Amino acid sequence: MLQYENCIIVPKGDSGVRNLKGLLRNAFLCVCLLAPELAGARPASPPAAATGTRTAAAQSLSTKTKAEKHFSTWLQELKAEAAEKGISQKVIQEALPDTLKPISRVLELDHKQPERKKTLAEYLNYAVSPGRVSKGIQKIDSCRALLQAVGDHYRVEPEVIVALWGAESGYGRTTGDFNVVSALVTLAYDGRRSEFFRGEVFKALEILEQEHMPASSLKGSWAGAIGQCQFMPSSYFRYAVDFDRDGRHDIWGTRADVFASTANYLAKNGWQRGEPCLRRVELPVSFDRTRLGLDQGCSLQFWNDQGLKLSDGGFLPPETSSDVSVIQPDGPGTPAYAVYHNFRVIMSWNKSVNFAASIGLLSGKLKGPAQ
Ligand SMILES: [Ca+2]
Repeated sequence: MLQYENCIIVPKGDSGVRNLKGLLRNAFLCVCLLAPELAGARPASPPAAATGTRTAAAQSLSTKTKAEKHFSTWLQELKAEAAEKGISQKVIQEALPDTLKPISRVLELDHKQPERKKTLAEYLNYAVSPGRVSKGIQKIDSCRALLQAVGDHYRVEPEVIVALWGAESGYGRTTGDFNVVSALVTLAYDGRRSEFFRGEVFKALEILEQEHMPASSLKGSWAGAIGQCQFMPSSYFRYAVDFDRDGRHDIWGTRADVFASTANYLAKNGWQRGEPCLRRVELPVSFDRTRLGLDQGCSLQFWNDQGLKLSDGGFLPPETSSDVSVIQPDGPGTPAYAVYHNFRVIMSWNKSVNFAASIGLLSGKLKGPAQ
């Protein structure tokens, strides 16, 4: 459930560089990021200031050696803890070999400064593109019976399941090519959210243990999200479902399990079938803009009294949800939306407002023009 817009936001400013361990860790990660320069690749011609460069190179290699030793020690401790948690030696040796090193690409993606936050309009251009809508309608047609069965069981609309499927993996097409354990080890060793990712490493090892799958088959996003619904390993244990009852919770290749796991996630987080995620609204000229925001939940009656109207001029229709907020993500003069309880459920999946809005709008388009 974590990719790009919905990737894990890693806070900065950890204490990782305040002690020797942190220095060694950072040195080793720098070595990984700058591997070609520090790996001893011989330059085409000797530099002019050879003596000074040799001294610098010797220092770099010395730092590298110490840092590698530090990672190696850290990895041994991780393996010991995995064993204490009941992971078999077979899985530990296979998933955490002594040759394992942090993945430079994962570090690069994690350390990359976020781009300017996309406006909702920009986000919707690709998240609810005509291609994604038409593909989603095709998928609903081809999986109708299964989606109906899953939707009825978990009381979640099939269009919402398919919208999440489309957003997370392009309807199962893109699930990530990173070795998940190695990616999570990389992020656990890096000092920014070590505890979180360390916990996810152990959960990933449990998946290997439980599903009897080789470590090389556990592929996912650079942040360790797995399967067609892009669950983190801990979410896999909380929400993955074996809907076809073949003994595997297969969110990688079995659509019944992918759809049911997605629906189960929503159901367990309070999804209300029949309730909208959001509705496009028109704000009256006199609207008090201090009322905007997700933190201002009010009754539908309140918003109707404020003069909010649907695009067709009608009042907001009655719903079960009594906690409705009004947002206008791109500012004055841009589309405004009344957002309901189910919008917040989508935000429990991914805390991005743009993501939640895109799922609400995409699922609406998948229902067809009458919705
Ligand atoms: Ca299954």
